[in-house]
Amino acid sequence: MHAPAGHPVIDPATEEVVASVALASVEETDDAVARARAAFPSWRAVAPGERARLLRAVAERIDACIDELADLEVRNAGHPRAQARGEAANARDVFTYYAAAPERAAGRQIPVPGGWSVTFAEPLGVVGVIVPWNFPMPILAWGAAPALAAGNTVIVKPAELTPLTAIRIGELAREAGLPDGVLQVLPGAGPVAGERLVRHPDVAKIAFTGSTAVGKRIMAACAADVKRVTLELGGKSANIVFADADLERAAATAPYGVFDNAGQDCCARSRILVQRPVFDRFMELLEPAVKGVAVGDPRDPGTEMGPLISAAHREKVASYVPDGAPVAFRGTAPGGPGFWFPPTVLMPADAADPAFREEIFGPVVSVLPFDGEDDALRLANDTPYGLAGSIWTRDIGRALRVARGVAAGNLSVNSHSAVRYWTPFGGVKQSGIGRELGPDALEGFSDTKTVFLSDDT
Ligand code: TXE
Repeated sequence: MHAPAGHPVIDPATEEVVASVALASVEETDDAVARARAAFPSWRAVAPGERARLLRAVAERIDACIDELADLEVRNAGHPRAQARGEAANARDVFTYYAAAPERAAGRQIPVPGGWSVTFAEPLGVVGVIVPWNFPMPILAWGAAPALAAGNTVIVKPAELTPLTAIRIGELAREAGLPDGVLQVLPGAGPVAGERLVRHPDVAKIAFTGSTAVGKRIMAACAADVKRVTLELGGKSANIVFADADLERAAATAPYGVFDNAGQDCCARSRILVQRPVFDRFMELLEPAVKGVAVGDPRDPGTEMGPLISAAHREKVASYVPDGAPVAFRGTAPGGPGFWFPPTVLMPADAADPAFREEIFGPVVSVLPFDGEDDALRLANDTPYGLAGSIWTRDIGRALRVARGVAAGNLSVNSHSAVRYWTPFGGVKQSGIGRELGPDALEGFSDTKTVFLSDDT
């Protein structure tokens, strides 16, 4: 790790400074864009097989350093070790998956009179990937790998709080043989380096993951130049439990659905809706599951939930649980240094409670009863967000009806997992625009060109 002196990076489990990283100025951002622009013509011309080989080499370097990357993320983001290792593995798999894309790219030949119409995808140019602090390695890869595969050059701006694994992956990409300027990692402040990337006339596209407020601002700024933009923003996803569900399993897995990554997950199922006849029974089953979540030192192999990312973020999360809040029950959290917050279950009196409406991005879940399918859908959709959700029922017809009815990009039935690198991921409503992962992500990093060749040529 060769991070120059500058902005302190804090271990959220100990509050110790683990590194110091220089934040890019506007001028340094402009330099990075100039390098990326200069690298673009030769990168787009690299033969598909060679581009594939280079992306596979990046994946291999990540794989060779998977434990080092996991250890860095444990220290920088406070993620439990096994989770951090899974995140590094995800970044590797995403690079491997998109390495196959250049060799499989195909255009179309659509019949037209008087000649030939040939349609194919072209790269956009320089792409800015703006990454948040909650899943630094996966989200870097979700943006950079398909963008590179499609022939773009990429500048990744990691979050101020979590730049370390991004810096290391940038080094690994160079070691893998990616030419100069093709993939740059530019640590910087959002309002400085981030804002400059968004407004720079030579940046063709921004792929942003972060808050809805900043996403709106970025989309408005991109509109000035009709710059391409994809947004993956917040969520307030519902976990809907019907009376006919396997209640034991629904309750046992509900903590994983919301407290994973200490709730700092845009897909967190932070509203649990339970059909009224089984509400009390569900709460009885949920209580031991929540109290059993192992919260503590992310280096301990038994730990399931680590600290929150920062003191400021813990304050924000705590503001949703003021004195007198309708706490049903809570898990435990260590005292002492570290930004700890216990898993917390609220039973608000109604859906107007801010804890039920706003993205908390912490280990706080609200539980509310509902009366029937229509009521469940009304509550689930009563939010500006639309990212994810879960449906628990043994009735396949109901599962399909409700899956159709919930306005969200990713839903799971009798499960909380819907994110896989080879299937599309993204939100509707104010949760975002565009799709990451799977074949769809490539479309977001290219434009279609149609060329007509006259028979008289
Ligand atoms: O996000 P920001 P923050 C939500 C979550 C969280 C809240 C605030 O609710 O509590 O957002 O988190 C860069 N131009 N999510 O403040 O500010 C910034 O440097 C260009 C949900 O950390 O949106 C960082 O790299 N870039 C979310 C990235 O944007 C700018 C994940 C995200 O930071 C910028 C994170 C600007 N003007 C937070 N301002 C999810 N979808 O999972 C900031 N940035």
